[in-house]
Amino acid sequence: MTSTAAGRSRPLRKVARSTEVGEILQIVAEDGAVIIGGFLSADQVRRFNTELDPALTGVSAGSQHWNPIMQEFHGANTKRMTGLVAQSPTFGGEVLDDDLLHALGEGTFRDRLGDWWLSTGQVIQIGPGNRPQFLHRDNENYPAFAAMGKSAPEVCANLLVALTDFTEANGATRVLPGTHLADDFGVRGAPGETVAAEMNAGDALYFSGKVLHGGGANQTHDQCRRAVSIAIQASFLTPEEAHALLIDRDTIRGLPARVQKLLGFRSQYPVGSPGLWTADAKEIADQLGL
Ligand SMILES: O=C(O)CCC(=O)C(=O)O
Ligand SMILES: [Fe+2]
Repeated sequence: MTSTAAGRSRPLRKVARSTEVGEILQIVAEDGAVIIGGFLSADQVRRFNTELDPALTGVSAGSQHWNPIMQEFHGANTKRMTGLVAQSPTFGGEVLDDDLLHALGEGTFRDRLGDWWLSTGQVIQIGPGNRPQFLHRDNENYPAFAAMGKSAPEVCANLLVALTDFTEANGATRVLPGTHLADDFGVRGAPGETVAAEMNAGDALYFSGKVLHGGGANQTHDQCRRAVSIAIQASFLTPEEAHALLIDRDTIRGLPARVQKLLGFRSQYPVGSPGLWTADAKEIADQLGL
């Protein structure tokens, strides 16, 4: 145990998927993160991976971003792939429709902020030799909230599902538990203070947008660590992926209504708002004939 800006670092707690959602969220409130064992079944992991493989083969490792800081963030030997609904019926029809994902989103955002949606559904495959990603907080995507430090509302969270086993050696996500409550968000923490989110394929790490974390170094010569990052957020914030401009109508028509809403094919109702993302001040799904 070492001292950190938030006090003492501590191990990550792990719960079973059947755990009551209030209990799961209580751990996130205390630690900033939790591992959910068996979030996806072995059969779901197998089908999801099989559906992803062809497209992922065609993705090059490394970043296309113009900014060198983002190139480092994305990882020189990391493959990232978005647009997953088009690639994987399992992702659109099962993972995004998962009752526990919805319970986590409702429990995280509903009372204080209202509707929530998908920022990005992103495969992150860290290949051999990839350096550790620098520690960061995901709410830095929205600097106005990051600047509020620990008192910021929880505007975003991430359900990062392991699609291969995650080990310390192959790049398991590093987390600095407790740093969602740090007094000074300017202190980034040292890599040595972090803990590795070691998981079996199908387990998931659910974490606060305010907790310090980053992809781990892949120190193996021959293993790829694959995850799907399901980043969710209050729907008054612009998502990373422009799903509603990218997913075709035939594909979206085949998905459940609550998945359509996560992807921006329904109007959005933040707490206190008369409604956003509308057509003629009315429900966008009606206009679209969904
Ligand atoms: O790949 C990981 O383990 C974490 C990735 C991450 O935190 C991010 O890209 O924001
Ligand atoms: Fe992150």
